[in-house]
Amino acid sequence: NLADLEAAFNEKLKQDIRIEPKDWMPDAYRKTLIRQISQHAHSEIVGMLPEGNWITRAPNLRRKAVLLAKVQDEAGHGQYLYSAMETLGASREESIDDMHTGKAKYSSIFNYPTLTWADMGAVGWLVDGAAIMNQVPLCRTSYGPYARAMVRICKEESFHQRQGYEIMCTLMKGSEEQKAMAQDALNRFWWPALMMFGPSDADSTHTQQSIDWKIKRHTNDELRQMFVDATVPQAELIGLTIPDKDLKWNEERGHYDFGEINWDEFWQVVSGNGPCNAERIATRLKAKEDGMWVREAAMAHAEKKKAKKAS
Ligand code: FAQ
Repeated sequence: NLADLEAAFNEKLKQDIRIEPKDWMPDAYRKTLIRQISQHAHSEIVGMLPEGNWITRAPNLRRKAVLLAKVQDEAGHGQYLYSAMETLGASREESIDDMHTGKAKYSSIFNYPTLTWADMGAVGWLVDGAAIMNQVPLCRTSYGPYARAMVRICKEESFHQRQGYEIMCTLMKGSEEQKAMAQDALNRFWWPALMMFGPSDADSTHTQQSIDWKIKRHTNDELRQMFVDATVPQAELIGLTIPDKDLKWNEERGHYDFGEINWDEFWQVVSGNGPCNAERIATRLKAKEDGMWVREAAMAHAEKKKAKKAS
């Protein structure tokens, strides 16, 4: 009966045994996972666009090959995550449509433009850096397929973070113009990167329940603090200045104190009014329409093969 199923589910959580697709799980747990995993998948796919913007303009062949590989990795991450979501009984097609209509979210960070080559450095360093901070604990998330997908994704994200930081290091060893370009990219991406971790704990609707279910292993503010602590020394090492006048090492806490995030901007971007929201969705919709004939042809081919096998 239901009480026994619930008790078995809770016992598995308690013992850190993964919940698997065929296991009984509360509806709300399933719904939360579908929400988070699908939004995560949409972020990977939309996240290809800001960097895709620079593939044709990378400064040399090596940079181009690396950037191309990185963007392709993000496509792969999206695919693993959609597959993990499908194991919960959700439809990939519907979920993607929900993103297109604005019903399902994707990470706020991808609604900012990438204006210069240095932005490829800032995105890899900060956006992938923030992604790793959030995703490494997700390797221990309670839902098996999500946790396993995260292992490979995190390995690739650490390469992405290093390639971004390496771009920043190279620029900071360059001309005054290159240094200024790197600083400008940091100025524009720092605060949006901090926003990736989500609302403050006080305003996070899902955190407590997700921690109880061991979906999330840390709160948004805990991860944001870990990111600031790890990133500030990296900026200092190469001569970059974090654009926050309130940033200061707090000896007593053993952490950096940092300024207040512009939450108004965060909610504006999350609700669809960021600088590039409309452009991102329009690009995804066009990709869906342009690729329709390929999917139709593949389906027709599969049907034909099936019919041949049956006859
Ligand atoms: N943007 O109660 P909470 C990547 C929404 S990394 C937009 O705190 P939760 C790699 C949230 O969905 C980026 N919306 O929610 C890459 C909820 O709305 P809902 C993707 C946000 O779920 C790098 C509401 O606010 N990573 O793609 C944001 O407990 C470079 C209340 O928030 C993941 O998705 C935001 N920043 O915590 C790719 C990681 N923050 O759903 C290409 C997995 C919050 O009720 C290039 N996800 N919201 O309508 C998570 O860890 C969590 O879902 C959080 C949010 C931490 C994002």
